[in-house]
Amino acid sequence: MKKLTLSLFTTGLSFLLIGCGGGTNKSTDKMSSDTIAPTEVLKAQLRSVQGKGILFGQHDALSYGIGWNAARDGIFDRSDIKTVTGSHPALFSWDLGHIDDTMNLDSVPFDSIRAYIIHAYKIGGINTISWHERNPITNENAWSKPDSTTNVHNFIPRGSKVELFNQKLDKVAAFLNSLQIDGKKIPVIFRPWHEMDGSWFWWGNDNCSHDDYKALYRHTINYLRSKGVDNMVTAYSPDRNFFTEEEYLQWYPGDDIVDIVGMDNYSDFTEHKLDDIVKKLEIVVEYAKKHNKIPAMTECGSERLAIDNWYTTNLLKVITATEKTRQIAYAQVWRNHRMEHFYVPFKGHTQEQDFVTFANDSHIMLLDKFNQFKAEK
Ligand code: BMA
Repeated sequence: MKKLTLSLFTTGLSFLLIGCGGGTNKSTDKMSSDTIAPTEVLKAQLRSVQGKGILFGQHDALSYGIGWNAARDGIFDRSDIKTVTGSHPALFSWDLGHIDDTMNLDSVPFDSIRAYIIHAYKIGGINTISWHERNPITNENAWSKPDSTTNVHNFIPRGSKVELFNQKLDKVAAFLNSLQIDGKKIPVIFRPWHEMDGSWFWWGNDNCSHDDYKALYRHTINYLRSKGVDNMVTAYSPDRNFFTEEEYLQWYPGDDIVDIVGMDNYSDFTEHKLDDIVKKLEIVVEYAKKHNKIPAMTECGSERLAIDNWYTTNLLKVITATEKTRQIAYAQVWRNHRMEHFYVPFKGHTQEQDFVTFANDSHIMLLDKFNQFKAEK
């Protein structure tokens, strides 16, 4: 695949890039996909919205919602967001946790995930993938506590157990390489080892040294690339545990390997610390600007929408708070799994109208608006 140099993205040619990656413009699709690496197209799309609109996304949006499950019920192309607003989200999030099995950790078949990713891409959306993987030594889930014989240091960078980890990476590589339409790879955001500043995952703060974390991240990306994965844009996303740029960067694996700098944040919303969220987003955005990265709110939400009219009074407020926060390319919430665990209002929910107001806000882009934006470029 031929690659253009970065300077092209700042010239008039950038309009070429924006229209592709989703079937909105056939002639530019052909030209750009033949000449430009898919990852560069994806990055250019993300950059193109910065300051103009914030893409909105949800995890597992096409897989299930409240009262339905696509694989179980034979449904395709539904999302609770579309049912409520008339449009799918612009960003679709997925997870490759338990890659050794036929279904992921949330019981979504990997074959279905592949089909949803391809569909999301065809209709103009952007896909992002996280990886809640089991500890490769113990095979216990992502939330298991390792000891000194099972922590990351035992397999990275050249620990004796590295083969166990590489076997999982081989499966991820096969999956990412299989994301194709007519033999052409689909670009995706890959966001492994997130929320490392907390200690709830085996790769988290108390369970893994900063150096081991960086080595883990670098090995993951480099190994996948060595297996032919050339369609991933990478993301770094700590949780909320930072107040300065220096703290934010404690696990940062390097500018050479990260494309998107983000933050996951649920707890500051729960604790009504909206000013803190704004400050933290600004730290992320400032870093992105200085280092030519793409800033994003990689995860957030209010579980069960416990906060009244959360979308307009909380999310919209913080992401549009300042010129800097408005620079984030996207914000995504977690899944609509069940009545005790959902993040987007479903039909009949008391915050349905609030979500419609949020979706219609001039700063927010669901899929329809994103496609219109690309078409007008
Ligand atoms: C968490 C919860 C879990 C889920 C995990 C990975 O936030 O939604 O139920 O297994 O994410 O998707």
